[in-house]
Amino acid sequence: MKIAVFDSGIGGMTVLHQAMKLLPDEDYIFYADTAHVPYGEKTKEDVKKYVLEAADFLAAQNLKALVIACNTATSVAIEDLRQKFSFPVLGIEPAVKPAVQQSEKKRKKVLVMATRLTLKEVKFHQLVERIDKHDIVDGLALPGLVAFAEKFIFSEEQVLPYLEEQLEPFDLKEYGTVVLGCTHFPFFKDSVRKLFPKETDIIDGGIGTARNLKRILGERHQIGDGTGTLSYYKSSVKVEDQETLVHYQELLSRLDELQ
Ligand code: DGN
Repeated sequence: MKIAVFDSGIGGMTVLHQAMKLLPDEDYIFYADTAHVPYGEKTKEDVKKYVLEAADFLAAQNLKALVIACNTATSVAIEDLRQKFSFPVLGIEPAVKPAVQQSEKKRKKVLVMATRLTLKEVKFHQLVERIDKHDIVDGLALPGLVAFAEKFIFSEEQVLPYLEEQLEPFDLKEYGTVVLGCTHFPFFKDSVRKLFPKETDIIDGGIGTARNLKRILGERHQIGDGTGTLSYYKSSVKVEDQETLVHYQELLSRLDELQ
């Protein structure tokens, strides 16, 4: 049985990478809904429809778990998916709780970088309301980073000017923690790191999701029954051209370097 990791685009590879490190002896399917990326600028109804379509396709592949490696899709569709399927469906959320705990100790603030839709959704507001007792959490939508990642653009010469412009209104030394609340953003961790003071922690929810996956599969005695295969789909079409496969391999290597 397989583990499917889903995102609107290549961002979900940041979660896949963590899962493969914790659970190497599994068979993975990575599904990027590239026909509809970016989700962050679309309506909640459209995103829900795209996610359910993709999940139906994946559910027919003999799954033992589905990982929604997209904060935006998690915030609008996770409950529907859990109701619909009998295998475990895991999501990812901006790591607000550890960020607030860390920053409160340092008497600093938290900056959550995510998509516009994630920041607008009830789920995010409820999370912040529950955890942010001293009003220290700010949000920033960065659609440009999703666009860069989808074009495989990671160079600092291109990324830094965009980030500098978006961060202009913020006093960066006030922030003790930056949350990368979109799975595309860990690809840019080095650029983000350059702009903030070195004491600022930069965190994301990928490792938490991977640990949850390991715990849930462990409880179901379903760990390590695969052979370490990985296949890629772009909106239900299997990726077979060598050039794209090489690009994907390079992305996983980039994540190894960014550790
Ligand atoms: N990677 C997705 C997320 O974590 O929210 C969204 C990217 C997008 O489609 N805008």
